[in-house]
Amino acid sequence: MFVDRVRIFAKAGDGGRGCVSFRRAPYEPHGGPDGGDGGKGGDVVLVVDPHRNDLSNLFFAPHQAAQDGRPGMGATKSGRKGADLLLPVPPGTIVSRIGGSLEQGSKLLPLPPRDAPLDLLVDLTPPMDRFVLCHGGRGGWGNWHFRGPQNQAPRRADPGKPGECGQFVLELKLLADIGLVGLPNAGKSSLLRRLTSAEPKVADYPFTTLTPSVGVLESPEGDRLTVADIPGLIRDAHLGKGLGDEFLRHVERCPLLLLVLDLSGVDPLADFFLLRRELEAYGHGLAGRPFLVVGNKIDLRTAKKAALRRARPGGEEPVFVSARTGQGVLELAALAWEKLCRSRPEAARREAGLFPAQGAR
Ligand SMILES: Nc1nc2c(ncn2[C@@H]2O[C@H](COP(=O)(O)OP(=O)(O)OP(=O)(O)O)[C@@H](O)[C@H]2O)c(=O)[nH]1
Ligand SMILES: [Mg+2]
Repeated sequence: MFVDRVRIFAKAGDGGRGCVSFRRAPYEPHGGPDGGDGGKGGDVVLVVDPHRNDLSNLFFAPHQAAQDGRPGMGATKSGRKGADLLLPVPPGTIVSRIGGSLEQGSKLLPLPPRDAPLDLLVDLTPPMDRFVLCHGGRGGWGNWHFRGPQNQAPRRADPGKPGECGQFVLELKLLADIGLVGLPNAGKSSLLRRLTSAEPKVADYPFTTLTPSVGVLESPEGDRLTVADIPGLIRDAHLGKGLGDEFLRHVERCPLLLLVLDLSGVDPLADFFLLRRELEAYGHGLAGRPFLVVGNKIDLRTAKKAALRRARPGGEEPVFVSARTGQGVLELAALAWEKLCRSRPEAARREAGLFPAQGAR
C-alpha cells in the first residue's frame, strides 16, 4: 500500500520532576539540600530516510510519543534524559501543522482536503535531512537549586515542563529529475524499466500503474538521474476522471518531464494536446516546465511517426523510441541529460545533489 499523505499526533516527552532530598551522612546530621534536576523529555524528530518511498509507517501508527525524562535523584544526580523518537520519512516530505494541544487530547483531527491551505512547517528536501517536530520538556529543578542564605533547607522542587505536542499533516512529493507523464498504456512503466533498474508492473491494460515509483538512471561515468513513473492521465483527469490528476504532484518538482505518447494510438498528436491541457489545468507551474515529447512503440508497424514529426509539438523534434526493443532509449537518455543540464544552472544542480561536478556535461 502506497501512502503519500497522513496526519499524525506527535507528543514529545515531558521533563522529569526535580527531586527534594537532603544529604545524609553519619557525621553530618543536617546536610544541605541535594535533590537533582529531572531529565529533559525526548524530542520527536523527523529523519529523512532515502530508502523509504512512502509514509505507510505513519499511516499505521498515527500516534507517536517520545519518552519522558526521568525524575531527579539525591546526591544532586540528574534524571536520565528521555530518548528521542526518530520517525523516518522519505525525502520530499512536506510537513504542516493542523493544530492540536494538550487540552485537545490526542484524538486525531480529520485529514484536511488536498487543496486546503495549510500552515507549512518544513519541506524535507536536501540538504534538509532532519527536523525536530516537537521539543521535549525541560526537566524540573531539584531542591538543590533553591538553596540560599534565606532558605538552607528548601523543600521546593519543580515539576518538569510538558513536552510539545501537535497534529501534523505529512505529504510526500517525490523528488526526481525526470517525470514520465502520459495516457494509460502509453508505455511509461516500460520506459522506466528500460531506462533504470526499477521494475514497475507493465501490462496491456490501462491503469496498470496505481502508485508512483522512482528508478535511478546511471551514466557510464557514474552520475545518477532519478526518473519517476506515475499512473496514466485521461481527458478531464483534473476533474477527477480516471485516477484523477493528484499523482501529478509527484512530478511537480521534476525539472524535466517526458510526455510519453503511444504512436500506435488513434491520434498521438491529439494525445499530446490532451496531456498539455491536463498539465495546464493542474497548475503548479507544470505547464511551463521543460519537456521532451517521446513517441513510443516505434517497433509496431502501425506507429504514426510522420504527423508528429511534421507538427514538432513543443517546437522540438520528438524523440522516437521503443521501450519494448530498446531502440532510441539511449539517445533519449542522452537528450534528457543534456536538456536537464541546460534547464538548471550548474550550481543549483550540484546543490540538489543531481550530478557530481565532474561528469556533468
Ligand atoms: N510494441 C510495443 N509495446 C509496448 C512498448 N512499450 C510498452 N508497450 C506495451 O504497452 C502496454 C502498456 O505498457 P505500460 O508500460 O504498462 O504502460 P503505462 O503507460 O505504464 O500504462 P499505465 O500504467 O496503465 O498508465 C504493455 O503491454 C507493454 O508491453 C513498445 O515500445 N512497443
Ligand atoms: Mg504504468
